[in-house]
Amino acid sequence: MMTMQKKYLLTAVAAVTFLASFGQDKNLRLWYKQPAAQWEETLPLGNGRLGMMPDGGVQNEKIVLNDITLWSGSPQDANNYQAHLRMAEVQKLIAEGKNDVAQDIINQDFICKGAGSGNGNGAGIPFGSFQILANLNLQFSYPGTGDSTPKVEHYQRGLSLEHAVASSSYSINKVNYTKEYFTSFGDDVDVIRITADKPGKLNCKISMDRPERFSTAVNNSMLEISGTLDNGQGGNGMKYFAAVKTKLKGGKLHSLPRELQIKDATEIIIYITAKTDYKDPDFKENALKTLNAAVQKSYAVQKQAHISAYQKLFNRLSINLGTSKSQALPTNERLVNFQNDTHLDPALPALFFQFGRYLLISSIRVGLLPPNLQGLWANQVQTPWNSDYHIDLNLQMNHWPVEVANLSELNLPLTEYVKSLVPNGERTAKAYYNAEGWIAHVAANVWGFTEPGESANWGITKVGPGWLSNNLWMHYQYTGDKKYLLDIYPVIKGAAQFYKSLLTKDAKTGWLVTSPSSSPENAFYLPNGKEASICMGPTIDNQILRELFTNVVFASTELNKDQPFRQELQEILKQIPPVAQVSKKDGRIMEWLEDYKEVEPEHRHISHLYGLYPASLITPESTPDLIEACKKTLNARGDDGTGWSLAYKMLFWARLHDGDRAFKIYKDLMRTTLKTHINYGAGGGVYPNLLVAGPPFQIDGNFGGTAAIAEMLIQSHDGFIDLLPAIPEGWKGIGEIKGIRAQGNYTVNMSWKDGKITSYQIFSPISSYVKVRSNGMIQEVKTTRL
Ligand code: FUC
Repeated sequence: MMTMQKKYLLTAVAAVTFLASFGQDKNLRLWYKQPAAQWEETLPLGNGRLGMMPDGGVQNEKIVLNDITLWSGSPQDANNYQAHLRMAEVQKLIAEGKNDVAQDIINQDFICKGAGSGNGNGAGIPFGSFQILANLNLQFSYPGTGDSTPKVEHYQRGLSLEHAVASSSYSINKVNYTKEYFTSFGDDVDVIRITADKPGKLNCKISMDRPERFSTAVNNSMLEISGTLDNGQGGNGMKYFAAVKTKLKGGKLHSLPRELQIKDATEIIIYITAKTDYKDPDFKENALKTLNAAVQKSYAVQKQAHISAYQKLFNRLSINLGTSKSQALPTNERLVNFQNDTHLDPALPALFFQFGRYLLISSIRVGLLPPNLQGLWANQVQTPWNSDYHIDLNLQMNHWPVEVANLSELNLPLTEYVKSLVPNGERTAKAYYNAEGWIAHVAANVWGFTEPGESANWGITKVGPGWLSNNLWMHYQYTGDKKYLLDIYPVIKGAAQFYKSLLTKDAKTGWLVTSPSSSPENAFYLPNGKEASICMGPTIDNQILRELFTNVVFASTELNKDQPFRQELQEILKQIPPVAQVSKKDGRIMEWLEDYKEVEPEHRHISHLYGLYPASLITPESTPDLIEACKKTLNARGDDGTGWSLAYKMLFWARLHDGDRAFKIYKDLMRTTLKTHINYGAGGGVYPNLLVAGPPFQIDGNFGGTAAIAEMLIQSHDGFIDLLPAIPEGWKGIGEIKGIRAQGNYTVNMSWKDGKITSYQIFSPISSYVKVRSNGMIQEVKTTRL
């Protein structure tokens, strides 16, 4: 054992040089030879609170600004407190197979009061919508070009993932212009520096606007925008404020009534501050304080502080899957090449993976909100699905890469968010189901909306509390942090209490199952030919119950709490359905308790494989009998789908140890599109900026895809660390990853050649032994102390 360890150590050192020579740094860049023609081509910057997307325009540059807290709408009580009175009737109808009749009642009485999420158009109703903060407009004129379009040479635009800095550069009339943009992690402002390499060549007007509800003014050479959003209840909602100050080298600043005008400067630094009154009544003063402090600093110091703060997180992990000729190409061309010569560009998935980590760091700040459907980036006042917190999959997927990608603390805003849902969630549990504990249904927002959605066929899905508890549990699994376990215990216990209250006995099998419920967003045919979604005991509920109750039993033992409740859960665990039922008709995992025929066989949700991922109820080792059924299920659903659905399918195939199939789907995820319509079927892909297109832009596909790449390289959910469990052919040649995480608080470095691990090292806070599968062999391996 000792000799083996030594060998690993030696090769790990050698690997450092190997990494540098592979030029991973050069791979950490997105770049283009032209400005962005539409928002989906712009490059996202963010510091977990502020977002900024510059289009790199030469004459007119539009820079979309965001603040993660900016929501229209307001708190409301949309609970129907009478609903529970019909609970017994609904349960009875479902038990009798009259799901369609039960569904009619649910549509009438078990939905929220009012307009709910407005079918994804909630900007003007209480539910609200995450919104664009403002556009910053820069209008340049270039000396000697008159009114005509200047001849632009050597144009380049890029985003460095190594530094979290975007840039663009070009030459006009032999003057070289350079722009650098970052959302400062150090000073909490947006910073843009524009330079000309010849004196006095910068002329620019700066203005701000947004599609509605704003006013602008210039005060003391500072451009301001402010307004109040619609609270959706006939009154004023959230207030926001943003301001711009400039610092010049050379030239002159003129204040116009609604814009700043700069003439003949050599360098312009633009600072942008923004705040909303979300949990901050002094938002305007605080925004100005931040701005004034930032303006005092030198650009070089500021940029360095930004980079250092960012790199503290980003540099925890490096990945190299090999190099390629395509690597030298602009990102949009590289994406096109990838569809033709996939095996030639293993560096693209590595870039996509690191871009996912970059996006996590950029859209999550400890102490603030978790990333919404678009992270923190939006260019509209009515964003798709209100850019809300969908908790029948999307919010959960947003957090799947966080632990494995060594960004563990970025899970904490989700924990706080889930806690914030509990008070209204308890009211909703009582109102609709006379249940203990808490429930939040499908669409949630920053205002504590936990009520069912506005339609039965999707709105009463029950997976939220249990599925979110899985995310919280993962943070514990990866860190072993007992204080955190104590902190989340009331939340996961409340979730278990809710499901416990909802159980009824299925007369046919004697199993305890949830009722009424549904399998996320899917529908089936009843024997009478009618369509329904409402059912009892959908497979995902059964799997969630099994996982959640087991975890709560574990936690209550570990924390020495609630012994009677623990025993109740243990008793229930003996009476719930098995992990999955396999259809006698077609050998697939059944999505429902009954072997119904689904309305849409290729439906994007694959909820009945929850046990395969993110849960670990189904694994090749522990449930070999279910593996074939999982494969049949996925084959029947088909490989195509919306962006997030592609990512989820990659994850499933990775868990089934089929790296080539996962990679095939990854290739589809990398199809470039510029489409923005709302898609529910096949055809997901990426925009040229590598943000995932459902379409429209939805960040869950980025985060799901990032998690999937990790899952192809390492797994640790089944009692041992599995190295390269699902590596596709094209990545086998030579590769290395350092700083990836495994459950049990381990950090892993590994290198491989021709698909075989050549060296690895496992780090842990205290040296211990851990089971590792490497090159097909499971061994107990001594860890290295961190
Ligand atoms: C659910 C998904 C859709 C989309 C939306 C935000 O409705 O089924 O595909 O992701 O959430």
